[in-house]
Amino acid sequence: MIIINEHYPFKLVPLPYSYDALEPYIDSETMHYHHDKHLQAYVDNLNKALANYPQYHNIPLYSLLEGADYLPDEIKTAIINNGGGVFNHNLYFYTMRSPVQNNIPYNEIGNAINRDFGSFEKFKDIFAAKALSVFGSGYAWLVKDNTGKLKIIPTPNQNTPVAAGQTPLLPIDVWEHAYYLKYKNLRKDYIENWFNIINWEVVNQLYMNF
Ligand code: MN3
Repeated sequence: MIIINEHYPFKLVPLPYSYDALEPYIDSETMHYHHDKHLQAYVDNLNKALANYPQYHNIPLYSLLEGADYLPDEIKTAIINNGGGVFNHNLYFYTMRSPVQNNIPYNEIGNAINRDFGSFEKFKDIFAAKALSVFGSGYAWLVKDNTGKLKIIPTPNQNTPVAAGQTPLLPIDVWEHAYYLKYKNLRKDYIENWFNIINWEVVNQLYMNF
């Protein structure tokens, strides 16, 4: 999957749908800014940080972030922030799709959610509360830990679950740029609506293969 295995030089990965595909829940203008401006900036700054470090040019971003503690001090922060920015946004964009009615998880991921959270409704409640409680900028994630159990965790800024040894399956971006044009301060409404546009097919692929 390109969003996981890409390496230097990084490119702006196109959205897997049109800019207005997530309407009415995420508007086209937000998607243009978020993808074309914000993500582009992370891509450019990540390439800039790595330009003079050819020893990292063939290493997948996933591995760079996993081993971020071992990067040279001069580029460590830039890789964590901009590499995380690229990785997190690509996952965020790829795990959404056009709205569908009654958008509930199925297949293996559906079973695992029921197993580890009791029901999809409970999962939703916990995920929404966690996303709402992220202080400042960051993400809430569905992750798989090293025992295969599902968990919901927050990450600040552009930190990734990868760096903490967790397998990322599904992020929600709760930086204000993700929702402020349409929702203003109403992060809660953005989170509620986002459940209608989760691409459970992709989340299941990540759960099975990642
Ligand atoms: Mn963002």
